Amino acid sequence: MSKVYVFDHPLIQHKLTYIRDEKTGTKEFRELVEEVAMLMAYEVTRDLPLEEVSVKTPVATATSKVIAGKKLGIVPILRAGLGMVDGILKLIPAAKVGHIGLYRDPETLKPVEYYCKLPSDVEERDLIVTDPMLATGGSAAAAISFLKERGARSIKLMCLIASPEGIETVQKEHEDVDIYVAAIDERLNDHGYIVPGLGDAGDRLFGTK
Ligand code: U5P
Repeated sequence: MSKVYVFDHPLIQHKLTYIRDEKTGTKEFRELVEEVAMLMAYEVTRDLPLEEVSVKTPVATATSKVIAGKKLGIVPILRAGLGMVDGILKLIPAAKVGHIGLYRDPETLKPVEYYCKLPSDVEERDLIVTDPMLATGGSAAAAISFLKERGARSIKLMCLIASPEGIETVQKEHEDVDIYVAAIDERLNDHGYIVPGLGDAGDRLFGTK
């Protein structure tokens, strides 16, 4: 069974409150999502392996550490996942960014991939898949399946808010994928929105409503 990490850091919780607030406008919403994604990236990368190197300081030679050649990739689920990319890139500027787009077939209700562009060496990279909202979990579970079909072997899922149902779906389908969230909310409503949640993350990020 994969692990679920809920970030209780005061800065993350404080910013999440303003992200939830319906009075928060597009500009501030976008900035806050970016900031929280950056803070979460700090924790998500905690287990990166280090190696020792020598570095000459102005005083002497120090034995110090650098990240041991790990290749990272960020894969936002279009479109709301885009809002988390720049924050993560601030901490990991060398990460490559792939994109995956899904829509739900109105008849079968199954997620269909309409866009996918990934780093060519996807099988060598540790991937962080982003979507601010893990609601039914259908999109994230399908996106992760599509990534695995293309050879991805190491995947983490980073969301701002999850529903218990969404977590269960991803854990059931992908027991190797750990999930990182800032909050787990009560439930889904009949329209598939997380309650209390923050509304439609894509619309709030891009001002389309
Ligand atoms: N979504 C929201 N807000 C919600 C619930 C879902 O913006 O309260 C968005 C997610 O960001 C996701 C899509 O991209 O709807 C479908 O989520 P899911 O039901 O497949 O988990």
